Amino acid sequence: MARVFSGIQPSGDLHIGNYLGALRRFAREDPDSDAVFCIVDLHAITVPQDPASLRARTVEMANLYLASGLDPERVTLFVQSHVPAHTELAWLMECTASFGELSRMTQFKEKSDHRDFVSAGLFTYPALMAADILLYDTERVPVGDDQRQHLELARDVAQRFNSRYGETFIVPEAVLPTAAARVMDLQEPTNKMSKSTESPQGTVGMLDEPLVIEKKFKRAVTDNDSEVSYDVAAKPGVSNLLSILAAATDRSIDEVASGYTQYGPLKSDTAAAVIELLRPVQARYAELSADPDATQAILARGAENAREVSTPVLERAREAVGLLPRP
Ligand code: ATP
Ligand code: LTN
Repeated sequence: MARVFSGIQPSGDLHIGNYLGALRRFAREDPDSDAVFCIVDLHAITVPQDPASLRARTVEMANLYLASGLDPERVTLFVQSHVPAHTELAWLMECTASFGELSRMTQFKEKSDHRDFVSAGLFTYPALMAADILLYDTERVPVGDDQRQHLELARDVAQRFNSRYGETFIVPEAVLPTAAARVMDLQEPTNKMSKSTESPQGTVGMLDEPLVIEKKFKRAVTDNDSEVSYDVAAKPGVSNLLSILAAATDRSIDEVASGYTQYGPLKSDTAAAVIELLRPVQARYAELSADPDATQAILARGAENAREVSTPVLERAREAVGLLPRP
C-alpha cells in the first residue's frame, strides 16, 4: 500500500483554501493507500503562538480533520510533538540540508519579512518538514501549490542523504491539486488566502456561519469591468470566485464561467455553494467537539501507530550516519 503523508499547522483558523487545497483531498485519498496525517504543532511555534490558543487549536484541528471525512479506523491522525522521532530526525536533516538551500525558500523570505524577531526554527522549518515526511517511508505527499518548494527540498535532502550514507530513505513525490490549488484572499485576490495574515473579510473560515460567508462573498473584490471570464493576471478577483465555485461544485472552470454574465449572481452562487460544501463538515465538527475524550483517544492511538512506523526508520538513519546504537 502506498504511504501517503501530509500535515497542517495549528497556527490559526482553517479556511476554505485549507479545505479545498488540503483537507478535502486528504479525505478523498485512495482508500487503498496507507495514509498518515499530522497536526504539525512544532512547525506552528516557529512564529510566536499564545500557549492556550495553540492547545485549543491543536484539538480543533484534529476535529476538523475528522469532520472533513478522515476515518480514524483507516488512517493515522496524530500530533507531531507526540512523536519525538520528528525532532530527532530533523537534526540529521539540518545537517544534510545546506544553509544556501534553506536561504532560498520563498516561504521563509515571506514569513521573515517585516518581523522584528525571526526564530532560527523558522529558518530550519523545511528540515523538520523533510523529517516528517521521510520518517514514514512516504511515497506521496498531497499539499497545496505553496508547498512545492519545500517538497523539492525534502526530495533533494533524501537523495543527498542516500548518496552520502547509502539507501536509507524513499524519495517522496508531491501530489499537487488540479482544482483550487491556490485559493486567493477575497479582498486582496493577488495574495493567497492564509490563516496567519490579518484579513478577516478576505478569509472564509471553515467554521464561519452561513450569513457571514454570504456577506464576505458579496463584498469580494472584483473589478470595474463587468465581463465574467477566467484570466488570473487581468481579473484575479473574478478568477478566484470562478475557481472556488468550480472546486466547490466539482465542475470545470470553463463550465462554471459559461453560466454567468454578471458578477452579482456569480458571487451569490459561490457563497451558496461554499455554504453547502461546509454544512456537513460544520455539523460533524459540532458533534466531535461535544466529545473531547473521543478525540483524545483517536490522537493517542494515532501517536502510538506513528511511533511504531517511524522508530525503525529513525534507527536506520541513525545507524547510516554512524551514531552508536542506543545502549
Ligand atoms: P499559514 O498562513 O499559517 O502559513 P496556511 O493557511 O498557509 O497557513 P498551512 O498550514 O500552511 O496553511 O497549509 C495547510 C495546507 O493547506 C497545505 O497543504 C497548503 O498547501 C494548503 N493551503 C494553504 N493555503 C491554501 C490556499 N489559499 N489555497 C489552497 N491550498 C492552501
Ligand atoms: N509546511 C506545511 C505543513 C507541513 C507538512 C509537513 C505538509 C509540515 N510538515 C509534511 C506535508 C508534509 C505547510 O505549511 N502547509
